[in-house]
Amino acid sequence: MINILRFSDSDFYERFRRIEERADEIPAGIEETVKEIIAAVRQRGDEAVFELTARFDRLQLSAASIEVTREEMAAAKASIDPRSLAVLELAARRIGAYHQKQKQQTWLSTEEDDVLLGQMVTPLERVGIYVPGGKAAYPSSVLMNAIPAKVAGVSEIIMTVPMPGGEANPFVLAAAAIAGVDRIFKIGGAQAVAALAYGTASVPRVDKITGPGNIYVATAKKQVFGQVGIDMIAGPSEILVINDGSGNAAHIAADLLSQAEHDELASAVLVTSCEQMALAVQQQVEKQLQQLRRESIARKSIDAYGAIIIAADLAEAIRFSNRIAPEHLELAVADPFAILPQIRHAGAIFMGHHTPEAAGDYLAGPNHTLPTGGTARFFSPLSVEDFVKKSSIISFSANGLKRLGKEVVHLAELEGLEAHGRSVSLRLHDPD
Ligand code: HSO
Ligand code: ZN
Repeated sequence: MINILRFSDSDFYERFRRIEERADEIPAGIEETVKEIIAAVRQRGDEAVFELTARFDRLQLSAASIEVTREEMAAAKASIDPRSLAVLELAARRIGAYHQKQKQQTWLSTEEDDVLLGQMVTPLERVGIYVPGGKAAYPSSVLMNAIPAKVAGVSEIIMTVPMPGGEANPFVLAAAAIAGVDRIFKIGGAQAVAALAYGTASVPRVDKITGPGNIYVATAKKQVFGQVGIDMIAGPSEILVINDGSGNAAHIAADLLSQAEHDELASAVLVTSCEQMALAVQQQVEKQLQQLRRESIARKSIDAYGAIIIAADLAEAIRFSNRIAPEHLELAVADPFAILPQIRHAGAIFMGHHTPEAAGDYLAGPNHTLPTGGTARFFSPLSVEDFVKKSSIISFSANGLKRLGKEVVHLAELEGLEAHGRSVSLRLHDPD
C-alpha cells in the first residue's frame, strides 16, 4: 500500500530524504568504465564503436551498416498503421506549433550617435539526439527532442538509437522521419555519446547532444560536456499532485501511477489537505496497480518512492511543493489559477482536474523533457532556446566613439592595459 505520511510524523523528513536522494548514488565503477569507453572511441573511432556495439548490443556493425538508410526510414514510416501515423503527426504538429512561439528574434537597438547594439540568434549547426533502446524507447521523446531543434533552424539533426540484436522500433523511426531527423545511427550507450562528441569516420561530430538515457549515457554526457554542449542530465521521473479535497480519487491515483509505471526509481507523491481523499486515493492506487501490465515496475516505485501526505491546509502543501521543486506538478484543486502565483519551482504545471500529466507527455505541445530531482529550481524544460546560441553585436560610429571613448581609455588605465587605451585614443585623435 502506498504510505500515508504527515508532516508532524517525527521521521517525516528522514523518510522524504530517501525519496529525494533515490538517484544520487552512481554505482561504483561506472565513471571509470565510461571514461575508458570514451577514450577508446576517441583513439580508435569506428573500430571501437563496432566492438562495443557487438559486445553490448549483440550487433555486428560496419561502415556500410551503421546507419539507417533513408529508404529504411521511409519504409518504417510506411509500415506503421494509419491511426498510429495520424496520432504521431498530430502530436508533431502541436509540439511544433507550441515551440514556434518560443522562437527568439535577433534584435538591434540604436542609441544616439548611431551606436548600434544587438543580439544575433544563430541555430546550432549539427545536433545529436540520443534515443534509448529497450523499455524506454519512446517515439514521443524523439518528437520532443527533434522538433525544437528543427524549429530552431538546426541544419543537421543526427539521431542515435541502439538496436539490440539489430531490431528497430518502427514507431521510433517513423517519429524521426516525421520530425525531420536527417541521419540515424544504430548505436547507443556511452560509445554513441562519445562518437557524437568527437566524431568518427562514420559518425559526424555534433555541437550539442540532447536526449535521455541510462546511467552510462548520463555519465558519458557529463564527461563530454565542454567538448560539446549537453542538455540537462535527466534523473528518474517524478510527479507531485497538490489536492484540496475536490476532484476524483480514481483520477488522482491514475495520474500517480502514470509516473510510477515509467521506472522503479520514479516517484509519485500526493499532498492533500483532505484526510478522506488521502484514504480514497490510497485504495484506488492499490486497486489500479493490480490492473497494470507494468504492475511490477509501478509497485516497486510506489512502495519505495510513493507517498500520500496529509497537509493541514493548501498553504502547507504549496510550501512543501516549492521545497521539492517537482518535475511535474499537478494542481488538482478547484481553482488552480488562484494558487499558480505561489508556485516557485516546477518543470511543468498541470492545471485542474481535467489536465492529466499524460496529456502533456504526449501532445499538449510543451516539451516533456523536464528538469528532475529538484533541478527545476534552476533548469527549464527543453526548448528552442537549447538549439540556438547568441552573438552580441556592437557597432560604434565616429561620433559614438567620441562620446564614450574617454571613459574606455580611463577604464583601460585603471586596469593597466595600455594597448586597450591606445586603440581608442588613436581613433579619438584621428578618426579616419
Ligand atoms: N513522463 C515522461 C515522458 C513520457 N511519458 C514519455 C510517456 N512517454 C517524462 O517525465
Ligand atoms: Zn510519462
